[in-house]
Amino acid sequence: MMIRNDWTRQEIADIYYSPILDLIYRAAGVHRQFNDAQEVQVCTLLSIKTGGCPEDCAYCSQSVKYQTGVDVHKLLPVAEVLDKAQEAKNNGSTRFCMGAAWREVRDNKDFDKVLEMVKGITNMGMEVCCTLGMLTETQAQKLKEAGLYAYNHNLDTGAEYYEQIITTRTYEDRLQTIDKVQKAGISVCSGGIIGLGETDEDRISMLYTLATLPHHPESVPVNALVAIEGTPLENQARVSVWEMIRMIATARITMPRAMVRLSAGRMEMSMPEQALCFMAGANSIFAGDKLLTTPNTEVNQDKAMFQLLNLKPREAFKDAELAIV
Ligand code: SAM
Ligand code: DTB
Ligand code: SF4
Repeated sequence: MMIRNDWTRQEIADIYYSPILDLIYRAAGVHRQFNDAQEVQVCTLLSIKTGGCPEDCAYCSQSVKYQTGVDVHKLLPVAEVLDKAQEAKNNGSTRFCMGAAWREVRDNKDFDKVLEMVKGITNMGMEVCCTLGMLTETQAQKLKEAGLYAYNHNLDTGAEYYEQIITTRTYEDRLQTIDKVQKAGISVCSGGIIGLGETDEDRISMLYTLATLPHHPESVPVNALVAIEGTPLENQARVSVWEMIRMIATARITMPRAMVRLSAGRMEMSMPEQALCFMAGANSIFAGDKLLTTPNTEVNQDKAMFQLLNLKPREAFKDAELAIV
C-alpha cells in the first residue's frame, strides 16, 4: 500500500462504514506496515494562557461567550512553564504542548515569552508543540527559528458542520493557518472532535479534508467531546468507544504514517477500550493529570497500562528528518 493524497470521499466512507472488526483488522495491518505498533508517543499538555478567548467554539471552556467557571489567567511566567516541562520530561513525556486561549498570535511581549519557552524546552531535548490560534507566516517562521517542532491547529469537524460550532472564524481560515505552518517547515498536528452533534458524514468529511491535504498532517488528534457545563454543548451525550475506534481506524488507513492521537475523552475509557484504540492504530496519547482545563488519566495508571499492553514510549525527534518536507 502507498501513501495517498487522492482519496475520494466515497472511498473514505466505504472504509468508515465497514464492519467494525474488519475495520480494526485492516487498520492494525496498515499500522504494522508503516509504524512500530508497540511504540506510543507520550505528550504532556499545558495551558499557558487560560480563558477569556474571544472565539465562540461551542465546545470550549475558555470562550468569553460562555460561563464555565474556568480559572482565567494571563500568560504563565517562563520559569514556571519550564519547570512544568521538566516535570513532564521526568514523567516520561517526549513532547510538550503549550496551549493559549488566543484567537490569533499577536506580535507583543507575550509572543516573545512564548518564543523563550519554546527555546528553553527544545534545549531540554523535548519536542515542543504550540497551539496558539491563527498566525502569520512571519510568526510561524519565528516559532520555527526558536526551535518549535509542531503546531496544533484542529479542523475540529467537517466543513459543512463547522458553522454550527464556530461562527467567529471560517474553515478556510483554519486551512490557511495549517498551510502557513507547513510552509514554515513545522510539523502539523491537526484533527478534530467527535460528539459535537455531527453526523457520520460530517466525520467522513473532516477525514476527507485531512487525508487529501497536499501533505498529511504528521499528527492527527481524535478527541471525544468533554462536555463542559455552561457551553452550548453541555448536554451532549458521550460518544461510544466504537465511534472513537471507527475514527481512529479510518484515520490510520487513510493517513498511514501520521501519529494518530487518542486525545480528550480517555478518562472515561477502560484499559481494554484503550487497547482497542491502539489496535486500531492510535499511537499517541496525552499524559499528565490535566489536559488544558479538564482532568486526564493519572500518570501511574498510564505507566501500568504501558506495561500491561507491552507498549513503549516513543523517543523524541525520531522523525525529525521526515517531518520537514
Ligand atoms: N485557541 C487555540 C485554537 O483553538 O486553535 C488553541 C487551544 S484549543 C483549546 C485546541 C483544541 O482543543 C481545539 O481545537 C479542540 O479541538 C480541542 N478542544 C477544546 N475543548 C475541547 C473539549 N471540551 N472537548 C474536546 N476537545 C476540545
Ligand atoms: C487536541 O486536539 N486536544 C488537546 C490539544 N489538541 C490542545 C486539547 C484537549 C482539550 C480538552 C478540554 C480541556 O481540557 O479544556
Ligand atoms: Fe478559543 Fe481555542 Fe477555545 Fe476556540 S477552542 S474558544 S479558539 S481557546
